Amino acid sequence: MDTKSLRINGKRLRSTLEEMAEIGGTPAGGVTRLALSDEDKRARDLFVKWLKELDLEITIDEMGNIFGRRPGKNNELPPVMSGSHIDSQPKGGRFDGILGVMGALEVMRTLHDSKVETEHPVVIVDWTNEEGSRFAPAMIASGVWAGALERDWAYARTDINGKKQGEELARIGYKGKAPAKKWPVHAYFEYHIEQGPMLEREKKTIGAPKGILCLHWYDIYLEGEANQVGPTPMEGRHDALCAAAEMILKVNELPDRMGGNMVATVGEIQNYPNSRNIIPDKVHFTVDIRSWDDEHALKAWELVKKDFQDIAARRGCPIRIEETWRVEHAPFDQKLVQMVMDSAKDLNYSCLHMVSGAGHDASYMNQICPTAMIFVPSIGGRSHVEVENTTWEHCEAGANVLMHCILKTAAAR
Ligand code: HGY
Ligand code: MN
Ligand code: MN
Repeated sequence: MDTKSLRINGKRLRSTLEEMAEIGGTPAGGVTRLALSDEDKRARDLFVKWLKELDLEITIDEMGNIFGRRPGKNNELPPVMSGSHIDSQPKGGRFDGILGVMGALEVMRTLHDSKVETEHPVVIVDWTNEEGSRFAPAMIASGVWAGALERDWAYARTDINGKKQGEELARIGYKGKAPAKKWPVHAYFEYHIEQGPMLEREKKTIGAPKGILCLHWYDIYLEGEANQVGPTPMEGRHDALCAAAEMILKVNELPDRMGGNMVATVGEIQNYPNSRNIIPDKVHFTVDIRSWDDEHALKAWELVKKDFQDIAARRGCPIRIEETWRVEHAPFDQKLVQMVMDSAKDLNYSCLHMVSGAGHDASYMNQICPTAMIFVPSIGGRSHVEVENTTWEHCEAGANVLMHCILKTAAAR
C-alpha cells in the first residue's frame, strides 16, 4: 500500500492527551503524576486499556515497563520500538513524556485503522519513572532494561518518605513477571517536546537532535551543630545551611569556570530541623551536571568536589558525598537522524538539527540499537512547569514524522 499519504488523526491524538492530562491534573493546568503514584497507576491502566483495544500483545516487566507489540509479516525480525514515559514532575507539564507515548499510540491506531502491514513487528513502550524526581535517578527503568543499572538496586531506591521503588511497583500492581532485560530492537524512535527555546526561536516545527548530553547526578549530605539561634555566638557555629549555601553557589559558577557547553544545577534541598530559631544541623542537596563531553563533566565534578571539601572543613561541617548516577552522552544514529530530517521535509515541515539538553530513555536505548528522537516546540521554551505547552498543530506534525520514520524502518507494505 502507498503509505506516503498516510497521516495520523490529530483530533484523536489531542483527545488522548487531554484525557491523560486529567489524571493528576493541577488547577493551574499542569500535571502531578509522580512515578508509581496512584495517578501513575490510573494513567497506566488507561494506557493498557487502549493497547487492548488494538489487540496488541501486552508485556509488563519487573520494572513496570509496559510494552505493546504489533505483529509484522516476519515476526522473526527484531521490532521497531517507540515510546517515552507517563510519569511527570511535581507540578509538571501536560506534554513531557506523555506526548511520546500518546504519539506512538496514535501511530499504532493509524496503522490499525489503515490495515498497514509492516515487515518488522512494531512495539510501543511506556518506560517507568523516567523523571527520577520521586525515586532518583532518572531513566532508571530503561537503564535496568538496557543492562546499565541493577534491578535490585533500583527496587531499593527510596522516595523522601522512605517508600521503596520495588514496593511501590507492587502496590500499584505493575511489578511484572517478565525480566526487565533487553532484547534485540531494530530501531528506536522517541517523540518528545523540546523543553527548550531553540525551535520557537528558529521558527522550526520539527527538531532532529544529534543526541543527548551526559547527565551526572550527585547527593550531598552535611552535618552541622544545632543550637538556639539567640544565645549562640556567630563565631564557632557549625551551620550546615550556610555551608550548603556556599557550595550551591560554587555549582552555579562551575560552567563559567569550566567553559564549553555545560550546565550545572542544584534543584533539590532538604534542611533540618528547618525551624527559624534553630541553627540547621543537617542538609541534603542534589547536584546535576550536564555536558556533551563526559570528560569535561567529570573534570567539573572533581573541581567542585574539592571546593565542597574545603568549605566543609573550614565550617566544621562533615560532608558525605554520594556519586549517585551517570549516563554517558548519547550520539544518535546519524542515518536515523537524517531520516527524521528527510521525513519532516517530505511532510513539508521545517526542521532543525540540534542537541537535547534534557535526558530521555533514548539515552539508554542508544546503547542498545540505532536510536533517534523527534522534537516539537515548547511554547516560551518552558517545561517541567505547569505552563508547559505545545500547539496541537505541532503535536500532530511530530506524530506524522514519527509515523513515517516507523513505516520506513519497519518496511511497511
Ligand atoms: O532530567 C531530565 O532531563 C529528564 O526530565 N529526566
Ligand atoms: Mn521527558
Ligand atoms: Mn522531564
